[in-house]
Amino acid sequence: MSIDHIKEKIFSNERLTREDGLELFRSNDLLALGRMASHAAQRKNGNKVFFVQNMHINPTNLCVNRCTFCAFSRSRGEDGAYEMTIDDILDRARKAGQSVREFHIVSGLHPDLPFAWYVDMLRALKAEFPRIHLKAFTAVEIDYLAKLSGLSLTDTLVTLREAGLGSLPGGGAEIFDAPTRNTLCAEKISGDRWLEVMETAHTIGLKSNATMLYGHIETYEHRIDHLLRLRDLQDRTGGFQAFIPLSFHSQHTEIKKSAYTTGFDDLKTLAISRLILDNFDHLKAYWIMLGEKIAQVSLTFGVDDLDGTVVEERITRAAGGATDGSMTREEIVHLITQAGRTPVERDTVYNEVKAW
Ligand code: V47
Repeated sequence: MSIDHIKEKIFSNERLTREDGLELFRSNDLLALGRMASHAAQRKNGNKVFFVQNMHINPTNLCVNRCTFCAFSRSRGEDGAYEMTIDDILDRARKAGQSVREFHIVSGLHPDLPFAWYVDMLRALKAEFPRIHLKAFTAVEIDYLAKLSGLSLTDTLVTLREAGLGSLPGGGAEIFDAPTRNTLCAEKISGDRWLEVMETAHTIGLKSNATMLYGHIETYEHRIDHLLRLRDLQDRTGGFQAFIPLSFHSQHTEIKKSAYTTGFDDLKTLAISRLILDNFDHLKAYWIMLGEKIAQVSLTFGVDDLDGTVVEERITRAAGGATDGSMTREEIVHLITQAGRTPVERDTVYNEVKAW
């Protein structure tokens, strides 16, 4: 089926519908998709491709939930379970070089630490690293912390912000469709609640990202509906910075899949996300999950952001991620310039730090 009529919409800057999105998923004209998505991306960011020098810190894998797609979580006493003290976290943070600008901090839902521990952790990091942005706690963790604190969502977020929280990462969105979400992660907050947490964060001026986990048991309809719900919220708040599709890794999870997502599906999903999410400024290829080569090729499929240097991420690694978990700034710049694009080092909120 031809997608020419959708091409016309893109070139005249017209919003795509649910049906358009589905048609794009059913099409195999990958190069046409790439041209459309590149056009949409260039309109927003020109030739620039952003990245940040960051470090991931995952303070614990103890988690009260058991999501079937997750290979990271453990119960206390289980093989591989770990938890870091605030001193351990500070030690790890000290390994970040002078040029790291962001700590990306996410964990499991720890069974018994009090709310004050999280506030103390942020304060301790901020006291020692005042110039490093703390992008911490997915919407799932924020909901959990609100329950622990007994405060409203707004007051929980305000307290965390006062302690040093700078913005929220986009994890935990998985797929919003309720029956699918129930099969994947019955104990996790609903899609509605995830969106409510983000709306509350945006309302008090905290920026966030958004993700979608794809390539497990969901359908194309679920993917498009997920994107449309994000687009609706963004119309109201404008608080999302980047969208990051996360390709499912099945190793050591309860979801049996013989293969990972394909390169074709990864590129299609990125390009279609760029086209549907016309009100998101940035589309990020998370190279840790996609591999460096597909992440680089995705720069001609609507992507304008390669995340960052990362350093020792554990969630993808636990599920069979193939990269070694860290790239230097020079390696990222090389990937971008080899694709004919302009590398721009940024901070978490997209202030430009250095352009090549
Ligand atoms: O919340 C868990 C997902 C997320 C698996 O905001 C899995 O800048 C694939 O959210 N296979 C964590 N995915 C990663 C994340 C993220 C990454 C990079 C940048 C940003 C950002 C956010 O990874 C989890 C969950 O949705 N996940 N298990 C798995 N087996």
